[in-house]
Amino acid sequence: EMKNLPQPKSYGPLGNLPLIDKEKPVQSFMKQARELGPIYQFHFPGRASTFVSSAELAAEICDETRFDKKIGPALQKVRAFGGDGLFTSGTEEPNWKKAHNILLPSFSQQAMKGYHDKMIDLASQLVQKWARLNPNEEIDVPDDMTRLTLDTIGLCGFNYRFNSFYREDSHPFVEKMVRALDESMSQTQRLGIQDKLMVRSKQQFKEDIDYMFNLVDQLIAERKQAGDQGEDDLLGHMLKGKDPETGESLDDENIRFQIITFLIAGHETTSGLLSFAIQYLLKHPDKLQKAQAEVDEVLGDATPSFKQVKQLKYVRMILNEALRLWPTAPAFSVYAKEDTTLAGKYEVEKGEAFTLLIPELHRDTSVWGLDAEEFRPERFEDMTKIPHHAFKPFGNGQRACIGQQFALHEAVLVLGMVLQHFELIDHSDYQLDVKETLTFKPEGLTMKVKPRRKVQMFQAPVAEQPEPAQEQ
Ligand code: FDE
Repeated sequence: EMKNLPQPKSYGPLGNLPLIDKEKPVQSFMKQARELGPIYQFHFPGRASTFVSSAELAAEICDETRFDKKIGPALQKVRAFGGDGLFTSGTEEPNWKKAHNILLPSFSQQAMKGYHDKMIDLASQLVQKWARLNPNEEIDVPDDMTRLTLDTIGLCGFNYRFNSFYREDSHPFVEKMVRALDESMSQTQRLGIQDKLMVRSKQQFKEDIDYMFNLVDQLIAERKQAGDQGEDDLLGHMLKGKDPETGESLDDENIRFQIITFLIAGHETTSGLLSFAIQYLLKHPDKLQKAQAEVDEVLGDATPSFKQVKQLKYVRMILNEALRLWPTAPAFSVYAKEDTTLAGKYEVEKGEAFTLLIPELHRDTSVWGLDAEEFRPERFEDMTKIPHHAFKPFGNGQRACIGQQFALHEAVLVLGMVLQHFELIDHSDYQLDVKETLTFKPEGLTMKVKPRRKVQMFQAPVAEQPEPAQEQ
Protein backbone atom coordinates (compact mmCIF):
# COMPACT_ATOMS: atom_id res chain seq x y z
CA GLU A 1 0.00 0.00 0.00
CA MET A 2 1.31 3.43 -0.96
CA LYS A 3 2.62 5.60 1.87
CA ASN A 4 2.44 9.33 2.54
CA LEU A 5 -0.56 10.07 0.37
CA PRO A 6 -3.10 12.65 1.53
CA GLN A 7 -6.00 11.08 3.41
CA PRO A 8 -9.27 12.49 4.70
CA LYS A 9 -10.29 12.56 8.36
CA SER A 10 -10.45 9.07 9.86
CA TYR A 11 -13.14 7.62 12.19
CA GLY A 12 -11.42 4.73 14.01
CA PRO A 13 -12.41 1.28 12.71
CA LEU A 14 -14.77 2.86 10.16
CA GLY A 15 -11.83 4.57 8.48
CA ASN A 16 -13.07 7.29 6.12
CA LEU A 17 -16.40 5.57 5.45
CA PRO A 18 -18.61 8.15 7.26
CA LEU A 19 -17.50 10.74 4.70
CA ILE A 20 -19.42 8.97 1.94
CA ASP A 21 -22.97 9.89 1.04
CA LYS A 22 -24.28 6.35 0.45
CA GLU A 23 -26.59 7.57 -2.31
CA LYS A 24 -23.79 9.50 -4.05
CA PRO A 25 -20.46 7.76 -3.46
CA VAL A 26 -18.70 9.00 -6.61
CA GLN A 27 -19.71 12.59 -5.91
CA SER A 28 -18.37 12.15 -2.38
CA PHE A 29 -15.03 11.00 -3.83
CA MET A 30 -15.07 14.00 -6.19
CA LYS A 31 -15.55 16.33 -3.24
CA GLN A 32 -12.61 14.73 -1.41
CA ALA A 33 -10.45 15.20 -4.52
CA ARG A 34 -11.16 18.92 -4.43
CA GLU A 35 -10.03 19.08 -0.83
CA LEU A 36 -7.09 16.66 -0.97
CA GLY A 37 -5.68 17.11 -4.48
CA PRO A 38 -5.05 14.95 -7.55
CA ILE A 39 -4.11 11.78 -5.66
CA TYR A 40 -5.38 10.59 -2.29
CA GLN A 41 -6.09 7.47 -0.34
CA PHE A 42 -9.48 6.55 1.09
CA HIS A 43 -9.84 3.91 3.80
CA PHE A 44 -12.84 1.63 3.93
CA PRO A 45 -13.12 -0.86 6.78
CA GLY A 46 -10.60 -3.51 5.74
CA ARG A 47 -9.37 -1.99 2.48
CA ALA A 48 -8.15 1.23 0.90
CA SER A 49 -8.57 2.84 -2.52
CA THR A 50 -6.31 5.36 -4.21
CA PHE A 51 -8.13 7.96 -6.30
CA VAL A 52 -6.48 10.03 -9.02
CA SER A 53 -8.03 12.93 -10.88
CA SER A 54 -5.50 15.09 -12.75
CA ALA A 55 -4.61 14.96 -16.44
CA GLU A 56 -0.97 14.36 -15.50
CA LEU A 57 -1.77 11.25 -13.44
CA ALA A 58 -4.46 10.03 -15.85
CA ALA A 59 -1.85 9.96 -18.63
CA GLU A 60 0.34 7.78 -16.39
CA ILE A 61 -2.27 5.19 -15.45
CA CYS A 62 -3.55 5.07 -19.05
CA ASP A 63 -0.14 3.71 -20.14
CA GLU A 64 -1.13 0.16 -21.01
CA THR A 65 2.44 -1.10 -20.94
CA ARG A 66 2.43 -0.52 -17.16
CA PHE A 67 -1.25 -0.71 -16.13
CA ASP A 68 -4.24 -2.91 -16.90
CA LYS A 69 -7.95 -2.79 -16.00
CA LYS A 70 -8.72 -3.84 -12.44
CA ILE A 71 -11.96 -5.62 -11.57
CA GLY A 72 -12.43 -3.75 -8.29
CA PRO A 73 -14.89 -4.52 -5.47
CA ALA A 74 -17.91 -2.95 -7.21
CA LEU A 75 -17.33 -4.80 -10.49
CA GLN A 76 -16.71 -7.99 -8.47
CA LYS A 77 -20.28 -7.66 -7.19
CA VAL A 78 -21.64 -7.00 -10.67
CA ARG A 79 -20.02 -10.30 -11.73
CA ALA A 80 -22.97 -11.99 -10.01
CA PHE A 81 -24.88 -11.20 -13.21
CA GLY A 82 -22.22 -9.92 -15.64
CA GLY A 83 -20.00 -12.99 -15.07
CA ASP A 84 -17.00 -13.05 -17.37
CA GLY A 85 -18.75 -10.83 -19.91
CA LEU A 86 -16.66 -8.09 -21.54
CA PHE A 87 -17.22 -5.44 -18.87
CA THR A 88 -16.57 -7.52 -15.76
CA SER A 89 -13.79 -9.89 -16.91
CA GLY A 90 -10.07 -9.44 -16.35
CA THR A 91 -7.98 -8.92 -19.49
CA GLU A 92 -6.14 -12.18 -18.73
CA GLU A 93 -9.32 -14.28 -18.56
CA PRO A 94 -9.64 -16.29 -21.79
CA ASN A 95 -13.19 -15.14 -22.52
CA TRP A 96 -12.27 -11.44 -22.55
CA LYS A 97 -10.01 -11.59 -25.63
CA LYS A 98 -12.16 -14.22 -27.30
CA ALA A 99 -15.37 -12.17 -26.98
CA HIS A 100 -13.53 -8.95 -27.81
CA ASN A 101 -12.30 -10.45 -31.09
CA ILE A 102 -15.65 -11.97 -32.00
CA LEU A 103 -17.62 -8.81 -31.21
CA LEU A 104 -15.38 -6.07 -32.66
CA PRO A 105 -16.91 -6.33 -36.17
CA SER A 106 -20.39 -5.86 -34.65
CA PHE A 107 -19.33 -2.35 -33.62
CA SER A 108 -17.54 -1.22 -36.78
CA GLN A 109 -18.77 1.78 -38.81
CA GLN A 110 -20.03 -0.74 -41.36
CA ALA A 111 -22.15 -2.40 -38.67
CA MET A 112 -23.58 0.99 -37.65
CA LYS A 113 -25.11 1.34 -41.11
CA GLY A 114 -27.00 -1.87 -40.42
CA TYR A 115 -28.35 -0.56 -37.09
CA HIS A 116 -29.34 2.87 -38.41
CA ASP A 117 -32.88 1.97 -39.56
CA LYS A 118 -33.64 0.19 -36.30
CA MET A 119 -32.43 3.23 -34.34
CA ILE A 120 -34.75 5.41 -36.45
CA ASP A 121 -37.65 3.03 -35.72
CA LEU A 122 -37.30 3.62 -31.98
CA ALA A 123 -36.42 7.32 -32.13
CA SER A 124 -39.64 7.76 -34.16
CA GLN A 125 -41.60 6.06 -31.39
CA LEU A 126 -40.23 8.65 -28.96
CA VAL A 127 -41.01 11.57 -31.28
CA GLN A 128 -44.54 10.28 -31.92
CA LYS A 129 -45.18 9.85 -28.20
CA TRP A 130 -44.09 13.42 -27.48
CA ALA A 131 -46.01 14.81 -30.47
CA ARG A 132 -49.21 13.35 -29.04
CA LEU A 133 -48.87 14.95 -25.59
CA ASN A 134 -51.26 17.69 -24.56
CA PRO A 135 -49.52 21.06 -24.15
CA ASN A 136 -49.50 20.87 -20.37
CA GLU A 137 -48.19 17.35 -19.96
CA GLU A 138 -44.69 16.90 -18.52
CA ILE A 139 -42.04 14.58 -19.89
CA ASP A 140 -39.92 12.57 -17.47
CA VAL A 141 -36.73 12.87 -19.52
CA PRO A 142 -34.52 10.09 -18.05
CA ASP A 143 -37.54 7.78 -18.02
CA ASP A 144 -38.32 8.17 -21.71
CA MET A 145 -34.64 8.09 -22.64
CA THR A 146 -34.31 4.80 -20.77
CA ARG A 147 -37.29 3.42 -22.72
CA LEU A 148 -35.58 4.49 -25.92
CA THR A 149 -32.08 3.18 -25.25
CA LEU A 150 -33.20 -0.16 -23.80
CA ASP A 151 -35.41 -0.76 -26.82
CA THR A 152 -32.58 0.27 -29.17
CA ILE A 153 -29.97 -2.12 -27.77
CA GLY A 154 -32.65 -4.84 -27.58
CA LEU A 155 -33.61 -4.45 -31.22
CA CYS A 156 -30.14 -3.82 -32.69
CA GLY A 157 -28.43 -6.37 -30.49
CA PHE A 158 -30.87 -9.21 -30.28
CA ASN A 159 -33.78 -8.43 -32.58
CA TYR A 160 -35.93 -8.30 -29.45
CA ARG A 161 -38.57 -5.64 -28.87
CA PHE A 162 -38.96 -4.53 -25.26
CA ASN A 163 -41.79 -2.27 -26.53
CA SER A 164 -41.21 0.13 -23.66
CA PHE A 165 -43.22 2.89 -25.33
CA TYR A 166 -46.30 0.69 -25.16
CA ARG A 167 -46.06 0.30 -21.40
CA GLU A 168 -47.15 2.61 -18.59
CA ASP A 169 -44.14 1.65 -16.48
CA SER A 170 -40.72 0.60 -17.65
CA HIS A 171 -40.12 -3.01 -18.72
CA PRO A 172 -39.65 -5.27 -15.63
CA PHE A 173 -36.07 -5.93 -16.79
CA VAL A 174 -35.18 -2.29 -16.02
CA GLU A 175 -36.53 -2.33 -12.47
CA LYS A 176 -34.71 -5.58 -11.69
CA MET A 177 -31.49 -4.50 -13.33
CA VAL A 178 -31.46 -1.11 -11.55
CA ARG A 179 -32.17 -2.78 -8.21
CA ALA A 180 -29.40 -5.35 -8.80
CA LEU A 181 -26.92 -2.59 -9.73
CA ASP A 182 -27.97 -0.65 -6.67
CA GLU A 183 -27.51 -3.68 -4.45
CA SER A 184 -24.00 -4.29 -5.86
CA MET A 185 -23.12 -0.69 -5.07
CA SER A 186 -24.54 -0.93 -1.53
CA GLN A 187 -22.85 -4.27 -0.80
CA THR A 188 -19.43 -2.73 -1.33
CA GLN A 189 -20.19 -0.06 1.28
CA ARG A 190 -21.59 -2.30 4.00
CA LEU A 191 -19.48 -3.64 6.82
CA GLY A 192 -19.05 -7.43 6.73
CA ILE A 193 -21.44 -7.97 9.62
CA GLN A 194 -24.02 -5.52 8.23
CA ASP A 195 -23.89 -7.27 4.90
CA LYS A 196 -24.57 -10.67 6.51
CA LEU A 197 -27.71 -9.25 8.11
CA MET A 198 -29.18 -8.07 4.81
CA VAL A 199 -31.03 -11.33 4.21
CA ARG A 200 -33.99 -9.71 2.46
CA SER A 201 -31.79 -7.68 0.08
CA LYS A 202 -29.76 -10.76 -0.74
CA GLN A 203 -32.91 -12.74 -1.55
CA GLN A 204 -34.15 -9.90 -3.75
CA PHE A 205 -30.74 -9.76 -5.47
CA LYS A 206 -31.00 -13.45 -6.28
CA GLU A 207 -34.57 -13.12 -7.59
CA ASP A 208 -33.63 -10.15 -9.77
CA ILE A 209 -30.68 -12.02 -11.24
CA ASP A 210 -32.80 -15.11 -11.91
CA TYR A 211 -35.29 -12.96 -13.79
CA MET A 212 -32.56 -11.50 -15.99
CA PHE A 213 -31.02 -14.92 -16.66
CA ASN A 214 -34.42 -16.37 -17.61
CA LEU A 215 -35.28 -13.59 -20.02
CA VAL A 216 -31.92 -13.86 -21.72
CA ASP A 217 -31.83 -17.68 -21.82
CA GLN A 218 -35.22 -17.60 -23.50
CA LEU A 219 -33.91 -15.18 -26.09
CA ILE A 220 -30.99 -17.50 -26.87
CA ALA A 221 -33.24 -20.57 -26.99
CA GLU A 222 -35.73 -18.90 -29.33
CA ARG A 223 -33.00 -17.84 -31.69
CA LYS A 224 -31.53 -21.34 -31.76
CA GLN A 225 -34.97 -22.86 -32.32
CA ALA A 226 -35.64 -20.51 -35.21
CA GLY A 227 -32.67 -22.26 -36.85
CA ASP A 228 -29.79 -20.62 -38.60
CA GLN A 229 -31.57 -17.65 -40.13
CA GLY A 230 -28.36 -15.67 -39.89
CA GLU A 231 -29.77 -12.65 -38.09
CA ASP A 232 -27.10 -10.00 -38.49
CA ASP A 233 -27.06 -8.73 -34.92
CA LEU A 234 -24.89 -9.20 -31.82
CA LEU A 235 -26.57 -12.46 -30.89
CA GLY A 236 -26.13 -13.81 -34.41
CA HIS A 237 -22.45 -12.88 -34.32
CA MET A 238 -21.99 -14.53 -30.92
CA LEU A 239 -23.71 -17.76 -31.92
CA LYS A 240 -21.85 -18.12 -35.21
CA GLY A 241 -18.62 -16.18 -34.64
CA LYS A 242 -15.24 -17.79 -34.12
CA ASP A 243 -12.26 -16.07 -32.54
CA PRO A 244 -9.75 -15.63 -35.41
CA GLU A 245 -6.88 -16.19 -32.96
CA THR A 246 -8.04 -19.48 -31.43
CA GLY A 247 -10.79 -20.66 -33.79
CA GLU A 248 -13.05 -21.07 -30.75
CA SER A 249 -16.57 -19.75 -30.30
CA LEU A 250 -18.37 -18.56 -27.14
CA ASP A 251 -20.27 -21.00 -24.94
CA ASP A 252 -23.93 -20.45 -24.01
CA GLU A 253 -23.19 -19.34 -20.47
CA ASN A 254 -20.79 -16.68 -21.68
CA ILE A 255 -23.27 -15.53 -24.34
CA ARG A 256 -25.81 -15.06 -21.55
CA PHE A 257 -23.34 -12.87 -19.63
CA GLN A 258 -22.53 -10.87 -22.77
CA ILE A 259 -26.21 -10.20 -23.50
CA ILE A 260 -26.84 -8.99 -19.97
CA THR A 261 -23.70 -6.86 -20.19
CA PHE A 262 -24.82 -5.25 -23.44
CA LEU A 263 -28.35 -4.66 -22.19
CA ILE A 264 -26.99 -2.88 -19.11
CA ALA A 265 -23.93 -1.10 -20.55
CA GLY A 266 -25.80 -0.22 -23.71
CA HIS A 267 -28.70 1.58 -22.16
CA GLU A 268 -28.03 3.01 -18.68
CA THR A 269 -25.10 5.09 -19.86
CA THR A 270 -26.61 6.25 -23.14
CA SER A 271 -29.92 7.32 -21.59
CA GLY A 272 -28.00 9.29 -18.96
CA LEU A 273 -25.95 10.95 -21.71
CA LEU A 274 -29.08 12.06 -23.60
CA SER A 275 -30.70 13.29 -20.39
CA PHE A 276 -27.70 15.40 -19.35
CA ALA A 277 -27.45 16.87 -22.86
CA ILE A 278 -31.11 17.93 -22.71
CA GLN A 279 -30.59 19.34 -19.22
CA TYR A 280 -27.76 21.55 -20.51
CA LEU A 281 -29.76 22.69 -23.54
CA LEU A 282 -32.66 23.69 -21.29
CA LYS A 283 -30.24 25.89 -19.37
CA HIS A 284 -28.41 27.32 -22.42
CA PRO A 285 -30.96 28.76 -24.88
CA ASP A 286 -28.18 30.17 -27.11
CA LYS A 287 -26.62 26.72 -27.61
CA LEU A 288 -30.07 25.22 -28.11
CA GLN A 289 -30.77 27.72 -30.87
CA LYS A 290 -27.44 27.04 -32.54
CA ALA A 291 -28.18 23.29 -32.49
CA GLN A 292 -31.67 23.80 -33.91
CA ALA A 293 -30.23 25.89 -36.72
CA GLU A 294 -27.81 23.07 -37.60
CA VAL A 295 -30.55 20.46 -37.49
CA ASP A 296 -32.84 22.57 -39.69
CA GLU A 297 -30.05 23.06 -42.21
CA VAL A 298 -28.88 19.43 -42.32
CA LEU A 299 -32.20 17.62 -41.93
CA GLY A 300 -34.99 20.03 -42.78
CA ASP A 301 -38.16 17.95 -42.58
CA ALA A 302 -36.47 14.67 -43.53
CA THR A 303 -35.92 11.57 -41.42
CA PRO A 304 -32.13 11.51 -40.82
CA SER A 305 -30.06 9.30 -43.11
CA PHE A 306 -26.85 7.63 -41.90
CA LYS A 307 -24.80 10.31 -43.66
CA GLN A 308 -26.82 13.19 -42.25
CA VAL A 309 -26.24 11.93 -38.70
CA LYS A 310 -22.50 12.27 -39.37
CA GLN A 311 -23.11 15.86 -40.51
CA LEU A 312 -24.71 16.93 -37.21
CA LYS A 313 -21.38 18.22 -35.92
CA TYR A 314 -22.67 20.66 -33.32
CA VAL A 315 -25.10 18.10 -31.88
CA ARG A 316 -22.12 15.76 -31.46
CA MET A 317 -20.16 18.54 -29.75
CA ILE A 318 -23.03 19.05 -27.30
CA LEU A 319 -22.99 15.34 -26.45
CA ASN A 320 -19.21 15.40 -25.95
CA GLU A 321 -19.52 18.42 -23.67
CA ALA A 322 -22.26 16.66 -21.65
CA LEU A 323 -19.96 13.61 -21.39
CA ARG A 324 -17.15 15.85 -20.23
CA LEU A 325 -19.08 17.41 -17.35
CA TRP A 326 -21.07 14.30 -16.38
CA PRO A 327 -19.45 11.20 -17.87
CA THR A 328 -22.22 8.68 -17.23
CA ALA A 329 -19.76 5.88 -16.44
CA PRO A 330 -17.80 8.05 -14.00
CA ALA A 331 -14.81 5.95 -12.92
CA PHE A 332 -12.59 3.05 -13.86
CA SER A 333 -9.73 1.28 -12.08
CA VAL A 334 -6.36 -0.09 -13.12
CA TYR A 335 -3.56 -1.99 -11.36
CA ALA A 336 0.20 -1.83 -11.87
CA LYS A 337 1.55 -4.83 -13.80
CA GLU A 338 5.07 -4.28 -12.32
CA ASP A 339 6.73 -1.99 -9.79
CA THR A 340 6.80 1.51 -11.27
CA THR A 341 6.75 5.25 -10.48
CA LEU A 342 3.88 7.69 -11.03
CA ALA A 343 4.83 11.07 -12.48
CA GLY A 344 8.40 10.57 -11.23
CA LYS A 345 7.14 11.13 -7.66
CA TYR A 346 5.16 8.20 -6.33
CA GLU A 347 6.66 4.74 -5.89
CA VAL A 348 4.14 2.09 -6.92
CA GLU A 349 4.35 -1.62 -6.15
CA LYS A 350 3.20 -4.33 -8.52
CA GLY A 351 -0.54 -4.94 -8.01
CA GLU A 352 -1.27 -1.50 -6.56
CA ALA A 353 -4.62 -0.17 -7.84
CA PHE A 354 -5.82 3.30 -8.86
CA THR A 355 -9.30 4.60 -9.58
CA LEU A 356 -9.64 7.47 -12.03
CA LEU A 357 -12.39 9.96 -11.16
CA ILE A 358 -13.34 10.89 -14.70
CA PRO A 359 -15.51 13.96 -13.88
CA GLU A 360 -12.58 15.48 -11.96
CA LEU A 361 -10.13 14.74 -14.80
CA HIS A 362 -12.61 16.49 -17.09
CA ARG A 363 -12.50 19.57 -14.84
CA ASP A 364 -8.70 19.81 -14.58
CA THR A 365 -8.13 23.50 -15.33
CA SER A 366 -4.51 22.85 -16.39
CA VAL A 367 -5.82 21.25 -19.61
CA TRP A 368 -9.43 22.50 -19.90
CA GLY A 369 -8.84 26.09 -18.87
CA LEU A 370 -10.34 28.26 -16.16
CA ASP A 371 -13.84 27.89 -17.58
CA ALA A 372 -13.73 24.09 -17.09
CA GLU A 373 -16.97 24.16 -15.07
CA GLU A 374 -18.85 25.87 -17.88
CA PHE A 375 -20.93 24.13 -20.53
CA ARG A 376 -19.25 25.18 -23.76
CA PRO A 377 -19.61 22.64 -26.63
CA GLU A 378 -17.36 24.81 -28.82
CA ARG A 379 -14.31 23.35 -27.07
CA PHE A 380 -14.88 20.21 -29.13
CA GLU A 381 -14.79 22.10 -32.44
CA ASP A 382 -11.39 20.61 -33.21
CA MET A 383 -10.92 17.18 -31.62
CA THR A 384 -7.19 17.28 -32.36
CA LYS A 385 -6.91 20.13 -29.83
CA ILE A 386 -8.26 17.95 -27.00
CA PRO A 387 -5.15 16.92 -25.06
CA HIS A 388 -4.38 13.22 -25.16
CA HIS A 389 -5.67 11.36 -22.08
CA ALA A 390 -7.63 14.41 -20.82
CA PHE A 391 -11.00 13.15 -22.12
CA LYS A 392 -11.91 9.61 -21.06
CA PRO A 393 -15.71 9.21 -21.02
CA PHE A 394 -15.32 5.85 -22.78
CA GLY A 395 -12.41 4.52 -20.73
CA ASN A 396 -8.97 3.66 -22.05
CA GLY A 397 -7.04 1.53 -24.55
CA GLN A 398 -8.06 -2.01 -25.33
CA ARG A 399 -10.48 -1.98 -22.38
CA ALA A 400 -12.26 1.13 -23.65
CA CYS A 401 -15.94 1.05 -24.49
CA ILE A 402 -16.63 -1.26 -27.43
CA GLY A 403 -20.02 0.45 -27.81
CA GLN A 404 -18.70 3.98 -28.24
CA GLN A 405 -19.64 4.41 -31.93
CA PHE A 406 -22.95 2.73 -31.31
CA ALA A 407 -23.82 5.02 -28.40
CA LEU A 408 -22.74 8.18 -30.22
CA HIS A 409 -24.55 7.35 -33.45
CA GLU A 410 -27.71 6.62 -31.48
CA ALA A 411 -27.40 9.72 -29.29
CA VAL A 412 -26.71 12.13 -32.20
CA LEU A 413 -29.60 10.67 -34.17
CA VAL A 414 -32.03 10.91 -31.24
CA LEU A 415 -31.02 14.38 -30.06
CA GLY A 416 -31.09 15.54 -33.69
CA MET A 417 -34.66 14.30 -34.16
CA VAL A 418 -35.78 15.76 -30.81
CA LEU A 419 -34.39 19.19 -31.74
CA GLN A 420 -35.84 18.91 -35.22
CA HIS A 421 -39.35 18.38 -33.90
CA PHE A 422 -39.63 20.17 -30.56
CA GLU A 423 -39.12 23.37 -28.67
CA LEU A 424 -37.79 22.33 -25.21
CA ILE A 425 -39.32 24.07 -22.19
CA ASP A 426 -37.73 24.19 -18.73
CA HIS A 427 -41.15 24.49 -17.08
CA SER A 428 -40.00 23.88 -13.50
CA ASP A 429 -36.64 25.70 -13.48
CA TYR A 430 -34.93 22.34 -12.92
CA GLN A 431 -31.96 22.28 -10.54
CA LEU A 432 -29.44 19.57 -11.36
CA ASP A 433 -29.38 16.67 -8.89
CA VAL A 434 -27.16 13.81 -9.99
CA LYS A 435 -28.32 10.34 -9.00
CA GLU A 436 -25.94 7.37 -8.91
CA THR A 437 -26.60 3.69 -9.65
CA LEU A 438 -23.00 2.95 -10.67
CA THR A 439 -23.89 5.34 -13.53
CA PHE A 440 -24.98 9.00 -13.36
CA LYS A 441 -28.43 10.40 -14.21
CA PRO A 442 -30.11 13.81 -13.69
CA GLU A 443 -32.67 12.88 -11.04
CA GLY A 444 -36.18 14.22 -11.49
CA LEU A 445 -35.51 16.05 -14.77
CA THR A 446 -38.81 16.91 -16.44
CA MET A 447 -39.64 19.28 -19.30
CA LYS A 448 -42.47 20.27 -21.58
CA VAL A 449 -42.29 20.43 -25.37
CA LYS A 450 -43.98 22.37 -28.14
CA PRO A 451 -44.00 21.01 -31.70
CA ARG A 452 -41.76 22.85 -34.20
CA ARG A 453 -43.00 21.02 -37.26
CA LYS A 454 -45.56 18.45 -38.24
CA VAL A 455 -44.66 14.92 -37.20
CA GLN A 456 -45.33 12.27 -39.81
CA MET A 457 -48.26 10.16 -38.65
CA PHE A 458 -50.64 7.92 -40.47
CA GLN A 459 -52.86 10.26 -42.50
CA ALA A 460 -56.50 9.73 -43.29
CA PRO A 461 -56.90 9.49 -47.07
CA VAL A 462 -58.01 12.65 -48.84
CA ALA A 463 -61.82 12.57 -48.84
CA GLU A 464 -63.05 11.00 -52.05
CA GLN A 465 -65.23 13.04 -54.38
CA PRO A 466 -68.85 12.02 -54.00
CA GLU A 467 -69.92 9.87 -56.92
CA PRO A 468 -72.00 11.80 -59.39
CA ALA A 469 -75.63 10.90 -58.88
CA GLN A 470 -76.58 8.06 -61.16
CA GLU A 471 -79.08 9.05 -63.71
CA GLN A 472 -82.01 6.76 -63.88
C1 FDE B 1 -16.76 -0.26 -21.45
C2 FDE B 1 -16.91 1.07 -21.08
C3 FDE B 1 -16.00 1.80 -20.25
C4 FDE B 1 -14.67 1.25 -19.61
C5 FDE B 1 -14.95 0.76 -18.23
C6 FDE B 1 -13.70 0.29 -17.50
O1 FDE B 1 -12.56 0.50 -17.96
O2 FDE B 1 -13.86 -0.34 -16.44
C7 FDE B 1 -16.49 3.07 -20.12
C8 FDE B 1 -15.89 4.20 -19.34
C9 FDE B 1 -17.71 3.12 -20.89
N1 FDE B 1 -17.94 1.90 -21.44
C10 FDE B 1 -18.51 4.28 -21.03
C11 FDE B 1 -19.66 4.34 -21.82
C12 FDE B 1 -20.40 5.54 -21.99
C13 FDE B 1 -21.43 5.24 -22.84
C14 FDE B 1 -22.50 6.22 -23.31
C15 FDE B 1 -21.33 3.85 -23.18
N2 FDE B 1 -20.23 3.34 -22.52
C16 FDE B 1 -22.21 3.18 -24.05
C17 FDE B 1 -22.08 1.81 -24.31
C18 FDE B 1 -22.98 1.15 -25.20
C19 FDE B 1 -22.58 -0.17 -25.22
C20 FDE B 1 -23.21 -1.28 -26.01
C21 FDE B 1 -21.41 -0.26 -24.34
N3 FDE B 1 -21.17 0.94 -23.82
C22 FDE B 1 -20.72 -1.47 -24.09
C23 FDE B 1 -19.53 -1.55 -23.34
C24 FDE B 1 -18.77 -2.75 -23.13
C25 FDE B 1 -19.14 -4.14 -23.62
C26 FDE B 1 -17.64 -2.41 -22.38
C27 FDE B 1 -16.52 -3.35 -21.90
C28 FDE B 1 -15.45 -3.35 -22.97
C29 FDE B 1 -14.27 -4.27 -22.61
O3 FDE B 1 -13.90 -5.07 -23.46
O4 FDE B 1 -13.77 -4.17 -21.51
C30 FDE B 1 -17.71 -0.99 -22.15
N4 FDE B 1 -18.89 -0.50 -22.74
FE1 FDE B 1 -19.51 1.44 -22.68
